[in-house]
Amino acid sequence: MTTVKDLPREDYFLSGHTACPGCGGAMVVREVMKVLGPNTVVYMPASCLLIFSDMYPYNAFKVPSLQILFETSAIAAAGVKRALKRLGKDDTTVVAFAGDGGTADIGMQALSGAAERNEDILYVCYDNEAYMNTGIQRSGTTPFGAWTTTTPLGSTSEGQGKNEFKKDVPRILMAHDVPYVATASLGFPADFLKKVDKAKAKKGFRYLHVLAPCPVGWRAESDSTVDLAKLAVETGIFTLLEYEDGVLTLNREPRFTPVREYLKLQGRFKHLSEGQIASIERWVKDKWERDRALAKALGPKPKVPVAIVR
Ligand SMILES: Cc1ncc(C[n+]2csc(CCOP(=O)(O)OP(=O)(O)O)c2C)c(N)n1
Ligand SMILES: [Mg+2]
Repeated sequence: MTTVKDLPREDYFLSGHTACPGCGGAMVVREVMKVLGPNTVVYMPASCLLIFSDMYPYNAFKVPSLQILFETSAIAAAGVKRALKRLGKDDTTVVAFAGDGGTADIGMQALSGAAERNEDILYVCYDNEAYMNTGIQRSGTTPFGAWTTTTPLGSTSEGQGKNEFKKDVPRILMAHDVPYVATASLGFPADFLKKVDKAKAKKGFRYLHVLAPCPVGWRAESDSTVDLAKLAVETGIFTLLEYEDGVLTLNREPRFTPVREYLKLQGRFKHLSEGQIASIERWVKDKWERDRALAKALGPKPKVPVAIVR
């Protein structure tokens, strides 16, 4: 297992990319690539990542990296994996890195199809909670209350910022009963690396959903990325979980730090009313009740004694 201490020095996602200072997405890709190593092929759809890693004639990946249409990353990666298999190169990891827009919204159909067919790929969603590359538009995973350029303040009769709660993409993937679904946070690197290790070792469809704070879109300081990723977990807003071969585990019991501590560091939430903050607190409480119940229902199964029939 890769621990923080024995992380390889080699990088396969190199410095010299053009991400903004403090970009969570770039950190996610760098860490994942360190574990996946050189025998990897990367697929990515339209996103910040595509722009900051792969603008001709420069390329920040030390492995083959390919670009594909926004909505098709999961099936494109699956096609390459099948082709590699045919060529006898089954040991090559094929990974798709996509943003939350490319995953939760526009890429969902391809993602669902690839998961249902249990295609042998790793799919990593770096979730910066909006369409950042095109100027901070809301996505399905943008949280309730957040300002974005398409959920502006005071422009609707319904309220301020986004009116809907975050879409639970890991739960959608769990419903496909794939071999591995996990969430991770840049604030908990040991847990994150363990999950990349597991995902790399498994066969079949594997999904990692990693929270990737975006200082520009979240209107936060560029040195707050890791603190935000930690606080998202400790407030209970982002759950660290793992669904492995049908068993769901909640990996960390949060401290339940008041959600205000997380919200106040981000300009995208600075307009929130007391009522909106109370709604977020209630949402966190309900989510934990539901996830605990789900983990109980999908916990390790007791061994059933096998009756010997003569
Ligand atoms: C079919 C299609 N629609 C829209 C776009 C424009 N577009 C390019 S990147 C992007 C935003 C991607 O958002 P996300 O997947 O969350 O990744 P991020 O930019 O946040 O890293 C959009 C809307 C496109 N390239 N193709
Ligand atoms: Mg995004």
